[in-house]
Amino acid sequence: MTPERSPLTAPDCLFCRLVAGDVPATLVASTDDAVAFRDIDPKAPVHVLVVPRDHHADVGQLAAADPALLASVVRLAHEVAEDECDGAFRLVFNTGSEAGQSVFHVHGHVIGGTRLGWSPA
Ligand code: IU
Repeated sequence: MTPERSPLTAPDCLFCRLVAGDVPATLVASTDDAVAFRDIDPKAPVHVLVVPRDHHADVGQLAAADPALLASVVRLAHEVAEDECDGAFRLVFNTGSEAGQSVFHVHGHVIGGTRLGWSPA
């Protein structure tokens, strides 16, 4: 689906450019306000990123600015997980460079397709 209005963007943001179609990506699903695409460096058999079309730097900023949009992102992540890993998945929002965030356009990692261990640190 394409958005009903132009998304809010930030200059030089990789995922804003990807949402606009200016950076290649393997799309999995999309809605008016969010896009899901395969991670280029997958860490599990299913590794999909879900991003809002609007630019927000991280999940906390998105929650404060537009909680309905955060809900849309989580709904799309759940739909992808239902399709690709029977609904058993991890949804990770790395927040801050110390926690591994490298792209400062909020994105949820949908990780699954295998039995997941629990040792994030
Ligand atoms: P992080 O949580 O900010 O570290 O996640 C960024 C992810 O974006 C990381 O897993 C990269 O492999 C992924 N990625 C991508 O899917 N496509 C790209 O063009 C680039 C990074 I650059």
